[in-house]
Amino acid sequence: MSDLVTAYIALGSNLGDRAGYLAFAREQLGEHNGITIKAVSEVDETPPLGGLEQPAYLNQMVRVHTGLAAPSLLAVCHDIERVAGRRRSSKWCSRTLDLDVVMYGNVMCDLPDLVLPHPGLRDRPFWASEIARMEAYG
Ligand code: A4P
Ligand code: MG
Repeated sequence: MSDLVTAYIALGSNLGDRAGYLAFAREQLGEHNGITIKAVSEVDETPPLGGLEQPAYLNQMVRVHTGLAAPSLLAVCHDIERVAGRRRSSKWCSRTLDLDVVMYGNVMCDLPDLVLPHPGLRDRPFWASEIARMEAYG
């Protein structure tokens, strides 16, 4: 099992049944054959970043073990967003469900479709504190 990688996936929702969408994401990740959820942070309500006028977000961090390659893990995240009715109208617009791969092991990359660690880690204090609180519980 040494080929399993620890990854962190950030969940976000600011439209509709926000808590329900986060629960849906956790359920879908947990049911995937190649993904095991190891820990989840508390849910935080956070003011919208990005300067657009939009509703507050619910954010939550999930730690997983996965045998999937990073692009495949991101593809699973996009599939879950799609099923949750996510519409990509413009960058940083309101969304029913957003799943970002924040970290994938120690991998660092800057590809057109995949940047690791996620650049948002630099300016989203709630992501760092969700990870820290989760780690404190092991
Ligand atoms: N992409 C590249 N690297 C990654 C990665 N590590 N994880 C690409 C996920 N996606 C990654 O994403 C745009 C493109 O980023 C994808 O094609 C993917 O291949 P998207 O989900 O289609 O669009 P987006 O979510 O609008 O853009 P982005 O850049 O992911 O925005 P963020 O960082 O998700 O920001 N305020 C609060 N309080 N809480 C939030 O969660 N989120 C956003 C969106 C804005 N304001 C927020 C929050
Ligand atoms: Mg995103």
